[in-house]
Amino acid sequence: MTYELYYWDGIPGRGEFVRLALEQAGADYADVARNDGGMARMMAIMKTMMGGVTPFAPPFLKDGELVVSHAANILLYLGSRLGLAPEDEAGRITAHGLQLSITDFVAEIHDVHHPIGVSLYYEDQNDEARRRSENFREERLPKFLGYFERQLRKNGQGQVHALGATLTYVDLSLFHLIEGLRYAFPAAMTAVEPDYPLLVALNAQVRELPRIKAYLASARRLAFNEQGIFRYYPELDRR
Ligand SMILES: N[C@@H](CCC(=O)N[C@@H](CS)C(=O)NCC(=O)O)C(=O)O
Repeated sequence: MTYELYYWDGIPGRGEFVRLALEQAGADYADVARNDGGMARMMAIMKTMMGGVTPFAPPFLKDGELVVSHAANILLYLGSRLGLAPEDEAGRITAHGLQLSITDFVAEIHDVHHPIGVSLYYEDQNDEARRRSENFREERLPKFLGYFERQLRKNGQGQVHALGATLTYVDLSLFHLIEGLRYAFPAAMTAVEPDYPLLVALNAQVRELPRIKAYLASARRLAFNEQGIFRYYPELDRR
């Protein structure tokens, strides 16, 4: 059965965390909204009761009749099916906890450029965004990156992994976090990266995985831009 991923076309966004897992597993999937008529199908599902619920927002995954919403929840569902999660229940729940911390971090990264309102233009909340970016760079960025770096160090099993001795979807998501932060905050990241050698090493390791490497070079991989979560506004980066 082909997995159907539903996410806005044109931005990597939160859909990318799911795409990376599907790509690394070599899974059969359709990126529905990027195909002809796909946006209409996505909007129709968001208006329809399926399997007892209607998803609040993309990304969501359809596997047969089951609709799974929220990036972290989708990864919890796919992780064991794709061989990208710990085998024991305790490990799977721990991986889910780490992924939920990534979810929290992603929301804060988004709120740097939209601190007042999701539906307002960036230009209409620019002063607040500048103020928010200072706090983000000084406090939240090091707090989250330090947390994930300590997790990689504590796990410490040969190759760099968030959990156990093998690759999980959490490693793929941490790869993408570093990619996005480098795009959005190039000066700040250049300054702080020496403090996070394991996150940097994990990023380099994931980039070289043959399937991820092929995916990154393909047209399936969308470039970061100023419509998504990770946006580059020079005035919000370190000066
Ligand atoms: N907790 C959800 C958040 C989903 C979400 O915020 N999706 C965004 C796009 S990345 C959206 O379409 N939001 C519409 C809205 O909040 O009204 C997840 O992690 O997947």
